[in-house]
Amino acid sequence: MNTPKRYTITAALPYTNGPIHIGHLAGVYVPADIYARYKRLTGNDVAFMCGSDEHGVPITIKAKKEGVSPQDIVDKYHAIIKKSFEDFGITFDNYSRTSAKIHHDTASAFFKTLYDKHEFVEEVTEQLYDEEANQFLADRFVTGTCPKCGNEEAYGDQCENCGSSLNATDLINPKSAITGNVPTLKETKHWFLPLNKHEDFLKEWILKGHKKDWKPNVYGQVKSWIDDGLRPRAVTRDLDWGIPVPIPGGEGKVLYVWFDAPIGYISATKEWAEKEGKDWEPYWKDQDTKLVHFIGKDNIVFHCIIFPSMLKAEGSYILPDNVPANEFLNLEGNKLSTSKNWAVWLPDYLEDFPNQQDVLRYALTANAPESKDNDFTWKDFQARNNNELVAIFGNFINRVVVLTNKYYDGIVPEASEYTKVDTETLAAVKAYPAVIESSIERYRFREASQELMNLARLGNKYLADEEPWKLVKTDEARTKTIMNIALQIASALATLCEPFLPFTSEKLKGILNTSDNSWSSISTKDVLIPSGHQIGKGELLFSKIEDKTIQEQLDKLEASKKANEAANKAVEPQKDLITFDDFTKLDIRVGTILEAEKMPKTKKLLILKVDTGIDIRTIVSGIAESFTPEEVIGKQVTVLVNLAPRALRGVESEGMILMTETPEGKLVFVNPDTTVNSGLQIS
Ligand code: B3M
Ligand code: ZN
Repeated sequence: MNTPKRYTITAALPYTNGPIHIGHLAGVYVPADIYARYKRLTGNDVAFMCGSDEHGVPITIKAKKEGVSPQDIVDKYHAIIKKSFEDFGITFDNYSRTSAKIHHDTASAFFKTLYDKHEFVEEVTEQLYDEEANQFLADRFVTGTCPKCGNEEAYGDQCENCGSSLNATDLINPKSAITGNVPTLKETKHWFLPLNKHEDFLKEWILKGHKKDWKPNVYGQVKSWIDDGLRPRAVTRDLDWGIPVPIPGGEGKVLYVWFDAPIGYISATKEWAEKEGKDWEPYWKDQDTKLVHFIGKDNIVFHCIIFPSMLKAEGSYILPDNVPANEFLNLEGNKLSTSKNWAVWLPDYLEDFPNQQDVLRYALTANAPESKDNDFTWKDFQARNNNELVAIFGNFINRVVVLTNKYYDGIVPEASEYTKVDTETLAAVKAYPAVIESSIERYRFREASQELMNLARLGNKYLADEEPWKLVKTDEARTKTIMNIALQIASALATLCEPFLPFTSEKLKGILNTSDNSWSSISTKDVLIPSGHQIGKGELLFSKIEDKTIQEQLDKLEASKKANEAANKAVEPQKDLITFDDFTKLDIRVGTILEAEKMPKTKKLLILKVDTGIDIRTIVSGIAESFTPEEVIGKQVTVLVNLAPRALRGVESEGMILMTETPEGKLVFVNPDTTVNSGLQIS
């Protein structure tokens, strides 16, 4: 048994500009939850912290796009994200948010402390500025070519292609994400965290310290950053959404989101401790506490270099013991993308697969992108369920429960003499906690999940080899022993599966009518479920997923991608400016279509008689593929009446009807929304 320890476990705070998808789950939240559950089960004191990352440019951009305030956006998605985590069984001790007062206060105070300790460098530099939007361009407000890898769609803070963390001014050919304009440079004052000053400490702590046991992807990225030489990094921004800079001269500026967000882990802990009547400080300041950050690979430098430098500069905090970052999960061969709607969203999954949280947890864990990017496919999801959860785990439990009920009315039978196979089987079961533990301790959750499945395999094999259903007719005592042992294995599974399959564990404990086995008792106790104990009736733990269900998901993905492509159809750039005089030359009026007929021998053209209020005139219009003549008679439309007449197929057309086109290619009239007199001018 481990000596109990204090663990502060954090999971990256999701940006509150959209729901959670399977990439987030596989990369961060499922492994973090497995780890937290396992640490609690093994008797440790755990604070598992997360919350919504509600500042930063992505939120502002989303709000602009939807025409609402950033607060509206974060309120909406905070609620959605929080609920879906709960429904999915992620056991955060606190899911907070960075717009909370306690966070603003904590982050402000942290900044102030560093300022007072002269840990910042104050500097006036030239930053990118959008003259038209009247705004400085930081982070995701600017895109351009990554100086490291040449990706043309890098952001002002980061290149998602090579993972480099950037300053906006590093970008080649920068472009404003607000107006598309080429930014100019403008002077502004900011506070910088001199990472160069912490270089020696970081080298000592990470490179020479014991951090070689960090995952190779994490260690490698950090090492190359340090080897490249560290530079001061601005921790304030000229933006209006965020935490105000709490010092003289900071008016109108906010803290950089990556300065405040990791402090969110601390404020979440404070908020939790307050509610629980605990002291938060040992979770962040006691050297015996293990701090573990679960993150995606694009967050490595922030958690391994910048945040530790902040904590070090502050002086009273512990540093992370490990930062187990995962690689990315792809979906059906393509990069997951929120903007392209190429994703499986958690709220959708929970709706489409009710009570099947564990299936997704298992599929994502068994195929986790731990050491390289990995692909999620619905076929693999189906196979993991049908071939492993149903055919191995579920099948074993079902046999045990059904036979116990059938032979013994659900009462655990007594074991008599053990054979060699029995003794070996029981010894193998006892070894499982250590085996699974060793994988989890090395953050190899995939491997751990496979070991768990191996325990179910062992149970299945034991039953298949011993064939109690044959012996029951001839050897009562032997049958009882076999069933007793099978029930011990089932009990071990009920406890050991909890970190991975928490809903199943709960259900299985219900069926077995037990709850009192701890993780360590699996290897220490000889009897996990005693003879004479009454178990419940069988209930299927998993059910087969049919091809039809999988096809529906594939169709859904395809459809959402198509809809998104249509919606994102390239918007034509704005035409050259015109003067007001140019505009007043256009005579645009409301007209009413009185008659309509098809132009003979054409597919597209209708000949219309339109009441323009001035006269009734003929207009030839290319709308026949979208409307029948009958449909348009009586319609009020917008007409450009002073367009020089021209002949189309021998019919003189005296004006033009204004239209737009839907993404599906159907024409739509631009028309007044109430009936008005023909001839009214539009200006
Ligand atoms: N909000 C991450 C992201 O989704 C960011 C994590 C913050 S953790 C302090 O990239
Ligand atoms: Zn790059």
